[in-house]
Amino acid sequence: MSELVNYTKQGEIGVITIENPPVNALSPGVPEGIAAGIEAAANDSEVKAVVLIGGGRTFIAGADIKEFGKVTSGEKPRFSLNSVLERIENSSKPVVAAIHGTAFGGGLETAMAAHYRVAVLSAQVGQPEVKLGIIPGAGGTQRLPRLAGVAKAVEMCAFGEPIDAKTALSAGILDKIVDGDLLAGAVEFAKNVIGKPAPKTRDRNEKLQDAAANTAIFALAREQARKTRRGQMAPLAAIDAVEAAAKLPFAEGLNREAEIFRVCLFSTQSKALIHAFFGERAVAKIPDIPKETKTYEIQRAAVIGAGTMGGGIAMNYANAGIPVIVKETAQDALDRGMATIRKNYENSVKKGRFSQGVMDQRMALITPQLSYDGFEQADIIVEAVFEGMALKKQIFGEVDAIAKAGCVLASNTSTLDIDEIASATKRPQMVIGHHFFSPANVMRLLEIVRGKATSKEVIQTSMQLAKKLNKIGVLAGNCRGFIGNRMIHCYGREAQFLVEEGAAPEQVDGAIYEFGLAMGPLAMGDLAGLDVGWRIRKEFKHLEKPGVRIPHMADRLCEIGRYGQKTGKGWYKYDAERKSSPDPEVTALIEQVAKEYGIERRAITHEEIIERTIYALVNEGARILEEGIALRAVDIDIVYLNGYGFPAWRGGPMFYADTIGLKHVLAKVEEFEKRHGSDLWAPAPLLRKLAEAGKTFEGWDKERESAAGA
Ligand code: 3H9
Repeated sequence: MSELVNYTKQGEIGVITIENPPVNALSPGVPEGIAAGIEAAANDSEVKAVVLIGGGRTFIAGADIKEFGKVTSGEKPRFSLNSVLERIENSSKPVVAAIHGTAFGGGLETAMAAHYRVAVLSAQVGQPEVKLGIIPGAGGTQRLPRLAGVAKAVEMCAFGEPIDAKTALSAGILDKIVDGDLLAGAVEFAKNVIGKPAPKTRDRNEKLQDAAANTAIFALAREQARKTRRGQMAPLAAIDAVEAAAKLPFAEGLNREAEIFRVCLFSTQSKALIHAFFGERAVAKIPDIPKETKTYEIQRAAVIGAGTMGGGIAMNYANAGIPVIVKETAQDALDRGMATIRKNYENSVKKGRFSQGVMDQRMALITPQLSYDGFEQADIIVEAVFEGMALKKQIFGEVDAIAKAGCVLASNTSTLDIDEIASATKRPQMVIGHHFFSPANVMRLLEIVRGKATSKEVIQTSMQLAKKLNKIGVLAGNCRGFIGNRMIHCYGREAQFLVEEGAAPEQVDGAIYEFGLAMGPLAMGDLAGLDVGWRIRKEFKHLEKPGVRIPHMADRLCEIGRYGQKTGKGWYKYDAERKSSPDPEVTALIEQVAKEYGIERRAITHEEIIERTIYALVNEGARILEEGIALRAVDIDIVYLNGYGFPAWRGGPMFYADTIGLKHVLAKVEEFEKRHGSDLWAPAPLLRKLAEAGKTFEGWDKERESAAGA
């Protein structure tokens, strides 16, 4: 056997147990170990049936994702999982897969090659490969439709969402749900199938037969994939592979799957999505803060401000079961805030996300009030008022006087200096930035901003709290706009310049949307409210450098009351359904602004829009990285994927730059510097250094990681 798989016996039942923590991935050694277990059972005349089970917290969570990078960089795979699965399926002694935790990807594929599958009620099964830009590569697209039917298989393989044990049972993927101890239940099940013919999934063709129905299923799935997985190749590829199951004999279907799998595996999209998968986990690791750092327990929260952000933040706490006070200064603002929260919850109930009962529980956890009553008991106080330093300092001064010792004092500022805010208190070590992204109850990013005095305990508490609130916490250093907004400032600036230079707003937004972002920068401004940035710009007016070009349009729109969607007009005009259309008033204003400032108008290409906006992000990202504001390039990517709608299949702005090649990016930045000046476009020294050395941002992360580990 291998060290990662062991084989024991319980009377007539051979038990193969996978022991590859933490998630029993099919790393080298595991498939071989399973094959050896099957072999041992075959050769043991006492053994009449086999149970395959995972040790620790889960069954097999899939192939070892780390291995994919080795394969794409030319290493020969050490084994063929398909051949191991064939051995399981060909076993003359029935094999029962016993599932707990998550049987994902290659895990579910292994289970489907067994003759029977039993699971505990809490188990989940799924083919999430598309989320990594690949498709199932060990028969998932061929065996799943044979067990669950074409519609279910398409849904699971193309969209990647897991299903629970009950659903899997009714779909035909599972044969039984086991109450109590899984191994005991599986052994009992195995005893009952001794001597019975072992059904091979590959031979079960009855659910594939209805060609007309299948055609309709594939057409609908393709339409959905194009709509909901815009720009991604893997979902469509997965549908092609399931279609092969419906049309070809098993062995040919398996070959077709292998071909498609390979194309996907070698794609840039897959590399980007795998980068995002590991990145999401890497951001939780902070080099100078050990895992065992003490944390404060957060059992009660209080939020100051019931506006869009305050309300959304309060919902996060309520959703996590943490009672939260929401404070406002005026009754009507408080009522409006609570009405919005209620409406958001009602929408979720209407959409079937949770029940009315759950909504009532969550609403009951939120206490609206006008006073600071109860703040003395809070474990965390989150300030979420508008972006004004004077007001924030006043609030932190007030809170400092009431909060108990050990209470985390967080500001939801999106740009302001955390150290200055902290200076309004006598406990700057407890002050930290918790920058949520709008809508705060939906967006997964929480930018956690470290002030110079913020204690390690407060940082660690914040990182763990992010998880509890179902957010991805990314640590940022303190500077104007931190990681996300400091970069977005450059991107938004270029978007406005492009408009002033001749591109229509819908042309700029259209190019960015086509690139894959959820929406373009101008539409995003309208959604967030143009007045927010206007207020911030006023706050920072004194920092403007004379002679450096600044964009004018957003301010001019605000000056005539066009704040965006909330006023029914901004860069666009909006109808009652919030559908946007270009507005001649805006076109006229753009032309007037260009004239006033002597900006020459010209035809702008799609390519220029992408390069000016995205490379502006990259160049600023490189500075942020060099200054240590972001710990790693991948942290910047994770911020952009989860806070700004950057397409995951492009990996984030820094990874995208790597895929384009930093030499090319640098050459463009230098060209823009010549055209638009060094104040705006001087290449970041790190970008130059890496480009000239033929390196990448991803490589830079790795070098630093291994230097830190050495
Ligand atoms: C596949 O199967 C292709 C097949 O068709 C076969 C082709 C031939 N590999 O998420 P966590 C690590 S594709 C390597 O924090 P949780 C993870 O990086 C695969 N490593 O835990 C982390 O490491 P660290 C299809 C993996 O409890 C640690 O394990 N399967 C893998 O919140 C703990 O992970 C998937 O896509 C892996 N497969 O969630 C499943 N999985 O501690 C991907 C995890 O150093 N995995 N790690 O940061 C998941 O969705 C979640 O990890 C899971 C557990 C739900 C399993």
